[in-house]
Order: sequence, then structure tokens, then C-alpha cells
Amino acid sequence: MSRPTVLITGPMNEVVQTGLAEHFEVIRLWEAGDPDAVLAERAKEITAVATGGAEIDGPFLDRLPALRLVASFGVGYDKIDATVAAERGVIVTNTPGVLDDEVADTAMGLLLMTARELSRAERHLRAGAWTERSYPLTKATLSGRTMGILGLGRIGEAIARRAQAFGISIAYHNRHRKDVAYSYYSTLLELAAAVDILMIVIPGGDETRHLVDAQVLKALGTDGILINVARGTVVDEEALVEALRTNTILSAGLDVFEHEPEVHPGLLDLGNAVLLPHVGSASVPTRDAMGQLVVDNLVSWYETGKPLTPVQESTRLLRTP
Ligand code: 8YV
Repeated sequence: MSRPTVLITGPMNEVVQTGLAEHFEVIRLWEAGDPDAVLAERAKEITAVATGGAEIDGPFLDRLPALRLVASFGVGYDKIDATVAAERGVIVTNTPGVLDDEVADTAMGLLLMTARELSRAERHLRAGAWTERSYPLTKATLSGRTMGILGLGRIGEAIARRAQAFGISIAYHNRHRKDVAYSYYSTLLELAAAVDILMIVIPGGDETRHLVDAQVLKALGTDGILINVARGTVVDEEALVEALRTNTILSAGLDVFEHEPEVHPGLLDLGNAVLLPHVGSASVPTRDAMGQLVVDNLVSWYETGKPLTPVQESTRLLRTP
């Protein structure tokens, strides 16, 4: 029997590339001389796509009428219109679970760097300034502070556990209250006003665009610290630059940006912003585990008709009649 054909939209983790080649006929779109011609020629045989960040919307789906599954690398899938996909009978999978600890570790590292100004202090040493003067004391400390988590999902809970070990107490805002012991705030504004640290872990996309705006930043206050390890689109970046510039908040630690890999020039100029190049899950073991889950989703779906980790929008496609 001929092997099913899987389209890979762009270069991906090696585990994905080798794993898929073992089981499937693979089309590497970025190596195709003329991607449009390849898509048109082979559209009828492409039943699945593996992707690591390509925009997958209605027009893209129109070009692949035989498509039934999109296996996405990463937990966030805001570049994929999973609702439109579901309307057309296309299942979307992501890679939850395997990156929770890594992203939570990064979030805590970023928080430490931001509150205790660690990268700035290192720059002070490297510039030879230590022999002239000690690095100034930081205004912020972590112990005894309160962290408000925007989006208490799996990664949010992993961050909460770590933060508690640091002596930080936890509050959160989600659309719905969860069965957890943390303080719940039914609005983001109330949460921001009540906490010292606002930790963003909510998914990106239209529903959450600019949720953290000038008003929320004002509520966070002059001693407030904003950390974002989710998606840059959740924060109104113009408003954030202004809030940092005018000391409306104390500081921000950002792993994600509105227009990655471009970073707002206003942020680059600010000493009270710690900026990382979207490295939340970026270790070899974690990225390999994410890659393996992409492969396992595809293999499971072709073998049993059931993917391992479908996104919520796709679940109705999987209900047995
Ligand atoms: C990766 C992420 O940077 O999982 C996510 O949603 O943002 C990160 O783990 C991303 O998947 C890389 O493509």
C-alpha cells in the first residue's frame, strides 16, 4: 500500500523531519522550487500537514481539499484558524503538556531577571563599572509578593507551583473560576490592581488581543512587574512602552512580542525591560519532545483515526456518533 502524504510547511525540529520520513511520503514545501506549483500538483494526495508556525487560514485550506489533519508544533496555535478548519472537517493538533515545565522555568527565570535586574547587573560588571561602584539595590524583591496569573492553564499552574516555593502568593483571572485554592478575580483589571506581578500565560489570537492595555498597566501600578511568556499580541505594546517610559509600572520581562522577530524600538531603548528572543520552550529535550508529539499525533491519526492531542475546536469532529 502506498504511504500517506504529509506536507511539511517549513523547516522543523529534526525529530519531526526524521520521524515523519519513517512513516510517510513527505513533501518539504520550502525545498520545492515553486511551492504554488507543488501544492497545485499534489493537492489531491495531501491528507495531513505538519507545521511549526505557518499561517493556516481559509484560503490555505481551499488549496488542499483532501486535507484532514493539521499537526502543529507548539502549544499555542493562534496562526491556525482551527474554527474554520473544523467547519471543513479538518482536525488540528498541538503539543500540550510536554513543554509546561520548561516554559514555567523560563517564566520564573525571566521574573528573577526582571525583579532583581540580573542582566542589567551583569552588564554593569562586564562594562568594568563594579570597580567604580556597586550595582544599585533593586527596588523589587520577590518573597512576600503576590503574582496574578492571567490564564491559569497547565503552564500557569506549573508557574504557580514554582512561585509558591519562592514565597509568592497566587491569584488568577480566567473566564471561569477553577477548582483551585488560589484567589480568583473575575476581571483582569481587578487582578492587576491587586497584585505586584502580572504573569501572562493566556493564548494569543483575536479574543485576547491587547487585553493588557494602558488601563490594566495603570492598575498594576508603579511597583508592578509585567511578565509575558504567552503571545506578544496579548499586550498593547505601544501602551507598554509608554508605561515603562513614564514609570507607570516598574518593569517588564518579555519573551514574546507583537511582531516577532521584530522588537518595538521603544523597548530596546528601555533599561527597565528584560527582553528574550522567544525561548520559553527552547531546550533540545523539550523541543524534541514537542517534535515527537507532532509525529505521534500523525501516526495515531492515520493508524486509529484518533489523534492524541486535538485542540478544543476539533473535538466535535472526533465524537463518535
Ligand atoms: C515555541 C510556543 O516557541 O508552544 C508554543 O506555543 O510559543 C513555543 O513553545 C513555538 O512553538 C515555536 O514554534
